[in-house]
Amino acid sequence: MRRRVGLTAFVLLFSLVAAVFGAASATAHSRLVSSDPADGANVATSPPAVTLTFNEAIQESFAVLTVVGPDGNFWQQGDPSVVGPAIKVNLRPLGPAGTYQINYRVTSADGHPVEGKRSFTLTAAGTGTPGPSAQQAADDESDGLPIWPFIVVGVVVLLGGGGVVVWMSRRPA
Ligand SMILES: [Cu+2]
Repeated sequence: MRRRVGLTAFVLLFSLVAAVFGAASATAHSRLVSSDPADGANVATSPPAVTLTFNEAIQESFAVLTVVGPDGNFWQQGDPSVVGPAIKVNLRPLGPAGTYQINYRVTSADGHPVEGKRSFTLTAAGTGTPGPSAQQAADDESDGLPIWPFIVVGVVVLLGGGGVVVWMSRRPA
């Protein structure tokens, strides 16, 4: 009897440790450490490109880096390129003065997506022409990563742990 209780406690503890470890590893993805232009910077002329640097090499596939101007249009030119920990996208010559928002979404070295925003301010209007409307692009695109696979995995882990406990408690002593 004492042994069965010990086993049950062990299984419960193991499930708990697995759950905690899973949650902890989810927060250990790549982290943005700097941007060029710097976050919140004022620039008087168009930077040729935007570069974001992470704390470790990121995956080269599925990287997104866009720059949306105060006019709501895209101002990046072409697709971003990833080299080691850095992702870079060229900029068009900028247009209206104001805040340009940098939006990024990259795949962390551990496989998790990481996304966020930075911004800089153009203090003097340029003469560039914008790319397509960012709002239009957002409307066309479906929402990001679905959350249901994570829920399924969580439920499977919980049911699996519970099943082992039931199986152990039913075993003849
Ligand atoms: Cu991660």
